Amino acid sequence: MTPSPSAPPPPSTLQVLDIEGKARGTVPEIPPEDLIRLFRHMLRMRVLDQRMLSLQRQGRIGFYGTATGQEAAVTGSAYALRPTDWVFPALREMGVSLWRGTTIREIVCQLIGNRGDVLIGRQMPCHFSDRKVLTVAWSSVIGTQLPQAMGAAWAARILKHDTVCMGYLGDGASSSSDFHAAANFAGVYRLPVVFFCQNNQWAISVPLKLQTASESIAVKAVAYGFPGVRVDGNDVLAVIDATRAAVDRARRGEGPTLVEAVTFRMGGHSSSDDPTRYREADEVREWERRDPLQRFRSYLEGRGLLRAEEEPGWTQELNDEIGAAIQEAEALPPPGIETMFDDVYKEVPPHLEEQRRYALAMGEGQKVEGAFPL
Ligand SMILES: Cc1ncc(C[n+]2csc(CCOP(=O)(O)OP(=O)(O)O)c2C)c(N)n1
Ligand SMILES: [Mg+2]
Repeated sequence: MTPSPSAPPPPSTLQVLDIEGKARGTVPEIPPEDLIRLFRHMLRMRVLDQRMLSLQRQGRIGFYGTATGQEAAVTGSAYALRPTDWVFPALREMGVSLWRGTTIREIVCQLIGNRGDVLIGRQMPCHFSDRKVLTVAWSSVIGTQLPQAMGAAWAARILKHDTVCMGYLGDGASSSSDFHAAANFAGVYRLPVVFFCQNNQWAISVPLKLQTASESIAVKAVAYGFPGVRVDGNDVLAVIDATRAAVDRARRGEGPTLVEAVTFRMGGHSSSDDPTRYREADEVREWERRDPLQRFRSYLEGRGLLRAEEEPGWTQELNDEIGAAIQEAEALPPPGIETMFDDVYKEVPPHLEEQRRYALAMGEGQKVEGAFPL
């Protein structure tokens, strides 16, 4: 058989749980109630993805990108942070905000772009960020968040804050010039930043083997003089272990780390993508065996912390919560027209003041039809 473009993680990859959910490495110290919280959060992400994708298919939201298959990487990395740390997300970290206190209702409102949207309709659907959980707005331009994370870490250093900045990236973004600029600067100044790469094997239709000739993404850190760690990204305990070490190191003032979480994007790149056009069903089946939820579920059941009969009730609760959020969000009007002029200047200049008066006099604009192109 020819090897698939995303062969299973090699042995050098840090792993705590094997794919059956048996602990093979040292289990990091995590209180049992947190283990359950982590599992329930991963389940929350999975169910939310299913519901939102179906909402998109019904034409009720314009665009959605799932993180299905990546729940352990997202949740484990979020767990390693303090609420006072800053997050600079890439494409698939909505679950990080959700972990830190964003509500499902806020997420649905952002997808619709209505009056309950924390981003007041200014972002593309699913390009989520939330000021109250210290998650900075992300741009679609791959990699741009990394110099920002590095710059914020530099600011933290100057201000003597013990804040760590987490800059997320995908495997595709590891080829961007911004990644290299950020890594170089962070290495030279030993900044309190963690670069967390969700290597999900694909950058839209580009497989990892066409992304880089390096043996891994983690190894790229060597060139910049700081550690790179490769971890099984579908093993939430290993992700926590690796990310915690990186965050602690940054907080101690010892500089950056690049964490490469080896995972897989189970769905399409986004709701506009059909991955069957460019990847084999065998590859997807192989990664289904490595499902991060199944692995963690088996582990928790093995430790007697989770009973199989509990989960359907949790899923039902989640579905109810999501259903209620959709109902509330769909009843809300679009953002007020006057919000277009908010937060742009501290004091609104006369020409914008005039435009605001004009826009308000015109009233709410016509409904614009159109599908999102990507
Ligand atoms: C600078 C730049 N180049 C190209 C694109 C088009 N684009 C959008 S997402 C994407 C792939 C990103 O892949 P990766 O970084 O692996 O993240 P993933 O989608 O797999 O999470 C590309 C090429 C872009 N948005 N920005
Ligand atoms: Mg990718």
